[in-house]
Amino acid sequence: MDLLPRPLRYRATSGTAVLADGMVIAADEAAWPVACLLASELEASTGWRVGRGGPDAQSPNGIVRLRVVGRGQVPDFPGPEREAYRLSVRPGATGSAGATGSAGATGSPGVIEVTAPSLAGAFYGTRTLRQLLPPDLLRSAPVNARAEVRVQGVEVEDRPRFGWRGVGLDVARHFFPKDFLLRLVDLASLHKLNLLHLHLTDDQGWRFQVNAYPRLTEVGAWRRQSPAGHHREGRKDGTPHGGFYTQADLAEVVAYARQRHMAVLPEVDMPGHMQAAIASYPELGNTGERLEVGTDWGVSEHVLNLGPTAMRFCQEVLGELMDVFPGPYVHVGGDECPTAEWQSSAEARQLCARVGLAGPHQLQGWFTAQMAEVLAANGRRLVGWDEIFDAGAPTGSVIMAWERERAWRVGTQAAHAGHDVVMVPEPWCYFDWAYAEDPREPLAIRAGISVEQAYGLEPVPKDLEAPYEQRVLGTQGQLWTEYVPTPRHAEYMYFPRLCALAEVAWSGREREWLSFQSRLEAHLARLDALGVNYRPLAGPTPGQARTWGRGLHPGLHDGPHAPHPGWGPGAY
Ligand code: TNX
Repeated sequence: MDLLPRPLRYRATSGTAVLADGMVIAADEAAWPVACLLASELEASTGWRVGRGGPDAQSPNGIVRLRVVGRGQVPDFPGPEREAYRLSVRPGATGSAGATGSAGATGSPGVIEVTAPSLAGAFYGTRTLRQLLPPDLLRSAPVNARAEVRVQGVEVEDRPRFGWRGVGLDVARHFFPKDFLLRLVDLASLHKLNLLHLHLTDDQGWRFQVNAYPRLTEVGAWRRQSPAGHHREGRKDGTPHGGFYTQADLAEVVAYARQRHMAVLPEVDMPGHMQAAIASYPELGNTGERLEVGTDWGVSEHVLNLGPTAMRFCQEVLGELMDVFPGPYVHVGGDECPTAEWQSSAEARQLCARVGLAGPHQLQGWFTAQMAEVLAANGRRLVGWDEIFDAGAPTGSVIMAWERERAWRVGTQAAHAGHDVVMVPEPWCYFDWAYAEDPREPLAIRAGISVEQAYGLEPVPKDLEAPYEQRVLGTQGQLWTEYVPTPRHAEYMYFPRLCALAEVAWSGREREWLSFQSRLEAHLARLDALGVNYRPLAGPTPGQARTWGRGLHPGLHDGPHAPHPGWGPGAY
């Protein structure tokens, strides 16, 4: 049956149900939005007329019945139980199975039924159903004239392991057009991921239109050039790059994602990774120096000053961000913030004295607390990278544990300290790393995370005692885009590693690589139908492979990562 991610339980039954031209999706009012979505998807891919009917509708041409048994609503971050569903494909009366042509001739097409406690669950039932249909039916238009489709009988009972199943995209290092965000929502939600994390700002580009600060996108969205090859080569491409999303663009992405039961988590990275903002408004910096939007990768020394103007700026930016992104969480970054500029700034030292800090090294913690207050006043929770934990994270904030030397320790300690954590340890979740230490692989920041390695992630830290496990909200696949300039390249880096991550996040703790691998092979036909530029399991195609920089692969100079204590044979 090759379902991916693997459902909690399923059992193939005998016989088939039939769907044909004129089929009907029967739904109660609570399930109506999912019914309409499925109907339009099936209409596009089959060319059939697909009716929408009330809960008791019948059709001789096949029925998909959707039932929301709890209160139907669209929560922003649905929890696991809420996302559960049952899917049952039951054949019609004996005699119908042998019929040819329209199922209508037999009068007994069987029934496909999805039952769920929420609309989100009903949606996931329909994602599973789409995987039970021929891969062709994932296309945007019919390529085979089909009189009918037979669906193998099955009983599926399913719910996710984790409530936070994310895909992260850095749209700051390279700008990705809005269309790609919508496509990513389609692809990710087919894999039952429920969160799109957008890294909207960084040293090299500001992508979020802010009405109160128009220069952020007039100036900050554009850089003069980018590194050519690996940044350690020191070459530049001499080519301007940039782009930004209007608030309407992002509102559209949020609404589109919501229809597919994905929340969008916006990130404005502060107080480091702020050079594009400082280039737009020099008064936000520490030195008064006129900076340009970053043209190199790495960690910029230029960070936000934390005086009243800058603090008002942050507050107003977050205010506009919250208007566009209605979800309960807002990510304020907090990673990689060098303190050198604060150390040599008289104003930063005065600020420390005024608010009672021992020195500029405590400013990051103070800043994060201020941001948490702004968010809390609007009923939102702060999410930050794991550096905010070591700086003393505000109560109630969510820690995203990423850094390879730190992630497992911080994940464990943060859970002990009462924080919710999302585990995104680099050597499993950083899909900007090459698939392998292989010169055929396209240039990447470093090597290497194979699909099997990504599949081997166990998000709950080994040392975390059972009572704290619920603090681990989940995990996500991260795509940083220093070396990922196009949507096609992004697809290559995501797929099929994101398929593995989806199973880690959705399916139970027990994992079987061989089972996954064989389901993945079948699943690739679905990705083919969707036109995804995935990396074949055997390695890149000639069109995907590249040899960079005088026969060397500069991205691989760091070598493979050392095995981490959190991972090893038997970890899954
Ligand atoms: C670290 S993850 C970063 C990013 C880079 C990434 C490259 C994180 C919080 N900071 O700024 O893009 O590594 O892998």
